[in-house]
Amino acid sequence: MSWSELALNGRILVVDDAMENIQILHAALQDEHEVLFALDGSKALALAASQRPDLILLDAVMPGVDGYAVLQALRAAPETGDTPVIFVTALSSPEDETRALDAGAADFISKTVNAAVVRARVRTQLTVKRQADALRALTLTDSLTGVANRRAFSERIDAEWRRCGRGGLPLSLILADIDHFKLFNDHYGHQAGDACLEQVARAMCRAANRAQDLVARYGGEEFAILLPETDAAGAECVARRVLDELAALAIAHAVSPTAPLLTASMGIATLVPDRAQASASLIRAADALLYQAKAAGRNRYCA
Ligand code: GH3
Ligand code: MG
Ligand code: MG
Ligand code: MG
Repeated sequence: MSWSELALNGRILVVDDAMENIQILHAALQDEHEVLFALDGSKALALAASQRPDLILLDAVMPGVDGYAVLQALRAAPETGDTPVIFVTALSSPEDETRALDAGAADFISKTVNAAVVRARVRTQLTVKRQADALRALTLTDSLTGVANRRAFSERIDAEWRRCGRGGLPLSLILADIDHFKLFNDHYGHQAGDACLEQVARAMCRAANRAQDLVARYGGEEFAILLPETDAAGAECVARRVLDELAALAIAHAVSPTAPLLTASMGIATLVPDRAQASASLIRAADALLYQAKAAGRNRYCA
């Protein structure tokens, strides 16, 4: 994807206590964007959380929760923490402008607004945000298989550890390691090995297919499957599906001491996260069980 292919239409939230100002901004933006509006700070925060706008145009001076307080609350919430905010305000001293930028505003537009300037500045901020999002997606994706990489996995397991811990919910982890993959590479070549990893990643995604499940490439030929809100029985069910999906791929592995087809071994751990421990305890438990599965003859899971 090139930068120029990034679509520039967005969902814009306009926040101002004067309806007249909202109408002016709406008129300036409606041809290019979907425009939502809020007449006060509290409604703005509720809409920002539920509608996830791509960008917010925010009036600084409002009765009740003013623009600076809205910006602070937006920054503190995970859903809106990196949503760009452009201050639109009649305050126009260098101090006001600096205060807005220091508070985390992406840009500052003085009233009375000019429609073309608003459109141009909005377009610029949408472009910057989309470039940042695209780069972040790249840093979280394994380039060979297209699944999450280890960095993405680490972020998610920590987040789910906290979330499931708060809710008293079980969190399961499957660590899977392809059996005798060194022999596979030696026999079929590294390119065939790479193609095999791509197929295995897709098979894992078919096996763990709920929206909250995460399949990640954990290391060279190791995959992690994170299963939030899933108990031990549910995780075993996913592991069984992984074995079935791999069997269905029927990738020949003529030199494997385990089977004439490509297989994998898995360790499955389930914990209700506990504040006293870190997410690493779940990984350690799954890893120990993976080792057991290898020692017990491979092509199986241990739980
Ligand atoms: P075991 O059944 O005990 O897991 O044996 P193994 O051979 O799979 O284990 P080992 O850890 O000794 O070897 C892993 C192999 O995976 C070695 C390496 O060449 C291969 N591998 C790791 N990453 C990649 C990759 O990106 N592409 C390819 N083609 N091979 C990889
Ligand atoms: Mg105002
Ligand atoms: Mg390995
Ligand atoms: Mg291996």
